[in-house]
Amino acid sequence: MPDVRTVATWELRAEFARRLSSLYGHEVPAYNLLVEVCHEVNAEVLAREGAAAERLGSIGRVTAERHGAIRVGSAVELRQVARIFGALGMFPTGFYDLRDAYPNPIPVVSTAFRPTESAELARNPFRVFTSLLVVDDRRFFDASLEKRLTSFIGHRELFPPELLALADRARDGGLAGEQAERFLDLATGAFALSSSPVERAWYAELEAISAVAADIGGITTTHVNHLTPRVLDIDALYARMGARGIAMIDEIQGPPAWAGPSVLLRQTSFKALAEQRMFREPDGNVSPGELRVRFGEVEARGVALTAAGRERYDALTAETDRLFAAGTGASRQEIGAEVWARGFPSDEVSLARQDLAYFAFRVDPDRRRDGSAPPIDLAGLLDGEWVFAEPIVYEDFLPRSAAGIFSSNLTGPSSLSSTEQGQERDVTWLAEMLETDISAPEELYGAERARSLALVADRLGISAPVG
Ligand code: OOG
Ligand code: NI
Repeated sequence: MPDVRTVATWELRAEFARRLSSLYGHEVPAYNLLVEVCHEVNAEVLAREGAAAERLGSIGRVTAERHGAIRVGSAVELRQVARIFGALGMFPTGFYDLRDAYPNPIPVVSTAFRPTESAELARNPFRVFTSLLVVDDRRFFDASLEKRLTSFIGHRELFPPELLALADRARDGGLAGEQAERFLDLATGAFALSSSPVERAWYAELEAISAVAADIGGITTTHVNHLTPRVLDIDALYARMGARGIAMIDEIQGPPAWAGPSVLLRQTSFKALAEQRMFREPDGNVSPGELRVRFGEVEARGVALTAAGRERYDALTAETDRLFAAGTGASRQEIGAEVWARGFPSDEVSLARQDLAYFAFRVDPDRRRDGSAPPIDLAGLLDGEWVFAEPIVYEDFLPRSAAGIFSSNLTGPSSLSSTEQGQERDVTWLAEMLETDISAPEELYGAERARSLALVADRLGISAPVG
């Protein structure tokens, strides 16, 4: 009998992630090697550390976990992306402005489409970092180029109407059987590398300003830029990829390797590989050539930081930069490890007590009841071991690391006018373009913590809210 059951949103999302992974592995074989080495390293960490290895997510979640990156050129295209990802239970979260990225400004603002509820993240956390070209930023594009870019982008169709209609239907009533299949086929196909020829002169004109601008506005299609698996020991992964002959970028972005808890996000990548593409010359001749835009990134995730924790992170990063620039001969990672050992709590409970990171608190069911009343403050509950703290995983991105990943993979720096002003862009503007709200990551983490505290209060019969 044909399967006519409505496919759950998370199943569509998980299947989309699997199909994209198989597509990307087909297109960029080095990605398959990266995934293979991730599996090797994850199995070793699991064997070595047991349950501790799953503290930041079950091995099932981590093994399936991917993030992709895509880039679009207009609000119309961005809204179409939102319809497709909305059908997969992925919603815009966070705002990133990469135009002031150092050393390479990138003419985009970005958000990430991802599941926002913890149960959905646990089922499948697939997320896509999505960038929108800022065509009217005069530091990059003069009035003539803006006009031509807008027109070029306005005339292309990235997503077939049938795909968008199926996406809307998925959100309205769900998709079953063949329709679900068709939706997944079309959605995956929309992000495949196109074989249609690239107009050489147009692409080159944009590339002279920014390779990312050319990748977005220089072609009539879109594609996954990278697809990133999650690894439990990124330092081991980095070393092993190098040993397997893959050229990695110079360093791991984000916090250093250090003895304390994993926080936020650490990322690295192998350099963009030459891919064969067809080019149309100004005389109409079509011939093969190559482009280097797609790369292979990998990430390790840690606990999400509160605003205070994030300030501490920024201060430690600035201190690491300062000492590294002073040139003592030590590597950035070595300096970072020392700076962190001096300036950051070395265990989770201290992070929780100092409110530097987000945790979900659970009542310890085994705590021996000695007749005493539980304290009503969080520190007391933690000290008395009434509750334990489970780290809330950081599900988002880091603008500085994103800039580092972008720029390690660019062939040349962006050329930027220093006399022009950039357009103001913020999360409100992007939400207006999207015609939908953009979730603030801190609010999602904060709400999860608050829910856990309400449950603790309830279970312990504490009337006053804790925390
Ligand atoms: C996105 C770069 C940012 C990350 O993981 O920080 C990113 C892009 O290259 O389009 O994916
Ligand atoms: Ni990425």
